[in-house]
Amino acid sequence: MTVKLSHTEAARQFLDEASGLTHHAGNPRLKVVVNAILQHTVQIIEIHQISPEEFWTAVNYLNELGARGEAGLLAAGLGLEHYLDLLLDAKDQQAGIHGGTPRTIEGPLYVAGAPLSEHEARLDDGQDAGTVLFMQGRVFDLAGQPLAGAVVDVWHANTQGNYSYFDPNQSAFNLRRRIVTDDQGNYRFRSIVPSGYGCPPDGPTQKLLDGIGRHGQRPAHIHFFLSAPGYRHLTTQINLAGDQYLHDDFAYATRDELIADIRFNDDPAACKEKGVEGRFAEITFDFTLHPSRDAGDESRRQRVRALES
Ligand code: MBD
Ligand code: FE
Repeated sequence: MTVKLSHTEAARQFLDEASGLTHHAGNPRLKVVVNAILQHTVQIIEIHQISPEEFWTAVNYLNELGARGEAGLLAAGLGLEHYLDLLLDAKDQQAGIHGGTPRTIEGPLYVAGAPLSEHEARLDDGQDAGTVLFMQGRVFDLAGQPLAGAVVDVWHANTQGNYSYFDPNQSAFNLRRRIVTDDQGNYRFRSIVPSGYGCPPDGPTQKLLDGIGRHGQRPAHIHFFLSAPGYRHLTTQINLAGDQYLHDDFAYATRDELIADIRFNDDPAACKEKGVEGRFAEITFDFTLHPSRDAGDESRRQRVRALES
């Protein structure tokens, strides 16, 4: 039997050289990771007999992905972002950390620096004639004590499934706010009911999903970062009950504890009391945070994103 080229000592030495391991300059961890990527890549090429045409198709695909700014979308769609959650969950389990509101993926559409307000906010700019949504809830610690002064950083899509900043047709920070909880841990906001998200149909992410026979749809959802001094930062989202993609999310973010009931109300007296014309919707959802174990887990890890790069 012939030995695979990628398993030979000569190949190993060549990839050590190509990843900088034989050079003094550079970042040691980066070298190790690049080396692993090269080793796995040449094995894929060899074992799956990737032709030069297929290889250059892949290179071109990466250029398309970057040109369209969809690398984060593909990471979500291939389940890699959810996989990071599974790793963090396993780490928590090993450390005996359980309970509290589960984490789920951030997704690629967060924007830092949304307007900050006390206790309540209106998220929409009134330009989208969606169903008015009133959402409220409380933030607690594991003992059930309300957390005053917690920051609820919330963002969601409009009725087209589009997010402000990435969608040039929306005003700055539309459907994005940071709300500080009151002394009973309450937050509340008025917004519009979001629609589910679909990958751009002409984009590279959808192209790959088509190729592997998958759709690129997400159920209607609302994203949250929760933070409070002394508590662990939580990245999560709620997924709206009744959505056709609730258990068929292309980004695998739905978790049972994160499904939120949405109550629609057409009662004229209730509408009048709320000051809205026609039906409105209501969601109540509480969050429970873990105590922080070290200063680092109170804030979200720094990463390059819109408006903070
Ligand atoms: C979204 O709104 C989203 O949350 C994710 C994870 C991917 C694409 C669009
Ligand atoms: Fe989203």
